[in-house]
Amino acid sequence: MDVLVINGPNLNTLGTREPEVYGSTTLAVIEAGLVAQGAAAGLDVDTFQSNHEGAIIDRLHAARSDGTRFVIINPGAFTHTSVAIRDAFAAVEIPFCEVHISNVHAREEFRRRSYLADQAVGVLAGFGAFGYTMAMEFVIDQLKGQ
Ligand code: CA2
Repeated sequence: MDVLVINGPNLNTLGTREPEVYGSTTLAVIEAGLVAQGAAAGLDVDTFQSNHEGAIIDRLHAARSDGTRFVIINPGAFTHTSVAIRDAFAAVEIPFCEVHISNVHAREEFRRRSYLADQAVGVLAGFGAFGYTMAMEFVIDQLKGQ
C-alpha cells in the first residue's frame, strides 16, 4: 500500500468518552474517511490501531517491505514516552506526519514533549479529527507524480 495510518493506545475508544477533548467521531469513521480520501487520489491506504507499543513497532517494520511510502501516526500517549517508536521510524526510514486530535501544547506540560516530532515531516495538533484529513491531503500532494 502507499499510505499507512497508525493510531496508538486508547484511540480505539474515540467518540465514546471525553468528547469535549477528543470529539465525537469514532476511529472507524475517521479511518474509512482516510481510505476514501486516498482512493480518490489513486492511493492505497491501510489503517492500524494498537494499544501495544511492540505491535506498533512490528507494524512499522512490516511497512518497510510492503510498499508503504508515507505514514500518518497518532501515537497517543506513546508520543510522550516512546524512544522505541522513534527508533523504529529511524530504522525503516519512511517519512511520517504526527497528528494529535487535541492541542497538546494547551494541556499538561508532559504532553508538550514528543519523542517523534523532530523526526516528523510535520506535526498537526488541535484540529480535531480534521487533522488526519489535512495530513492525508499533504501526503497526497507529496506522493503525487512520484
Ligand atoms: O490529542 C491526541 O490525539 C493525543 O495523541 C491523544 C492521546 C494523548 O495521550 C496525547 O497526549 C494526545 C490520548 C488518546 C486517548 O484517547 C481517548 C479517546 C476517547 C476518550 C478518551 C481518550
